[in-house]
Amino acid sequence: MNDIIVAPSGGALPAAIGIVRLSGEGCDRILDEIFLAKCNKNTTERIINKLYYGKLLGGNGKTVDLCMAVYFKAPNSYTGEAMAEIYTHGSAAIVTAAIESAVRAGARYAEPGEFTKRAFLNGKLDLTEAEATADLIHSTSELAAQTAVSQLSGSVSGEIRALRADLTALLAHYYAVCDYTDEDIEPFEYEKAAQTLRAASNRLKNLADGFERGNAIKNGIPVAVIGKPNAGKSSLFNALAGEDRAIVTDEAGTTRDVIEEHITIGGALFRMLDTAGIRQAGGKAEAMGIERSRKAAETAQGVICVFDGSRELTEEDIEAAKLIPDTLPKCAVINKSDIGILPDFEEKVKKLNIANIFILSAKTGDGLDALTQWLKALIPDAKGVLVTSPRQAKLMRSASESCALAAECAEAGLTADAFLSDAERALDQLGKITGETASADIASEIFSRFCVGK
Ligand SMILES: Nc1nc2c(ncn2[C@@H]2O[C@H](COP(=O)(O)OP(=O)(O)OP(=O)(O)O)[C@@H](O)[C@H]2O)c(=O)[nH]1
Ligand SMILES: [Mg+2]
Repeated sequence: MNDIIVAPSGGALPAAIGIVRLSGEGCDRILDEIFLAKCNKNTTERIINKLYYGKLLGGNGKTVDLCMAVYFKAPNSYTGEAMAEIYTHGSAAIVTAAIESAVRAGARYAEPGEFTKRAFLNGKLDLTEAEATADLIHSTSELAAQTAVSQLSGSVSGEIRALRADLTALLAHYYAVCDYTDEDIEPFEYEKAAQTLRAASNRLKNLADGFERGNAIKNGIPVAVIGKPNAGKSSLFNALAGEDRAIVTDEAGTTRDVIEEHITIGGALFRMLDTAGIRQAGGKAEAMGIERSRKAAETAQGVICVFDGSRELTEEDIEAAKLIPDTLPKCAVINKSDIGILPDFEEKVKKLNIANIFILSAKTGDGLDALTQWLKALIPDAKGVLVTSPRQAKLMRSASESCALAAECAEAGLTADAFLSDAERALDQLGKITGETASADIASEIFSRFCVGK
């Protein structure tokens, strides 16, 4: 039997409400010791899953707070064990007193993620759902939250379970044919097996390929703002961020490093990267900054190239535009419209092979909306099952390869051993995704990333 754990489960204190959570068989006894319901319905009389108003008792039996408490009977709780939650006034002193009272009554402090770990061990959720729980807690955009909720509702585990079932049925059929030669069992057809394995391999590859989209939704879509010095990159970055995050001066070469700011546009998170202006650098630090600008442009999923439209287009502008990889979505911002754009500037920018051109003023914000619309178009498609965990994507990729190898063996009519070992390896890798065959170390590593109280 598990011991009883206790932890604060709410956010930073002070807050409106402080939450203390208990889990483990016998936690109702602890609740009775530290919480006195006003209606006196404690222990045997307690009605499960109902909130009670009452007194929180401190060490000396004195009332520490007037608060609410609820008791969940196993297995109908988050952890699958008996659980209790106390909702106090959100003072750090009260929450600490509640926890200390619980510890005096026999509970121990919970480790990070221990509640969710118990939920996993009790079969309340699998590893993909546990990882989705962590994603959901850390989500900073509506789209990221939606993706995590879909995973928490079993989108990924449903796929993996279905694929595991296909492979298990295939192997069971094979062994049945081998073991019961006298019985009237449908013959094992290698061609059919190869088809199943190919389909599984393709589906897994497809899921793993979606990781890049999923990761952008979870951690932000990286967009680099590049251009020659003084074009107004930092000014545009600040205008998009809605605050003065980057330093702006009329001195060329102000930004020396890549600055990252998370902004939400259209319900999705963007990782905007302000970069050092591109030019033949004078100093060492600036040269390094320019190298980082180059890298930012290469690794982003979209690039905004900023031009100062109030002055002649220069070689440095052309150099900056050349940094954008052909494969990336890109746009040109002709900046400083408030002081007038040179008549032939747009024509010249068109010749740089950038189709989307926005004329705007980073200073006044005029014309910024059209750029925001362009950024919205970069939001990845979140439809269908989306993988956001690098751990899961890696396992999916190797399971896909194992399935492909097994399919090849089956197609080539190689010995059964070769086909079986690859199919079984795939099955094991799929089990690691959901946690059926994951080692205790993997599970512990995942739960250690949680906060205390979850
Ligand atoms: N009039 C006007 N001035 C602008 C606009 N955008 C930027 N500026 C000015 O242009 C100068 C350079 O702006 P920054 O945003 O620092 O330019 P940058 O591209 O980040 O420059 P580096 O960091 O040196 O590469 C500053 O004096 C800004 O005030 C604009 O839309 N209109
Ligand atoms: Mg700058």
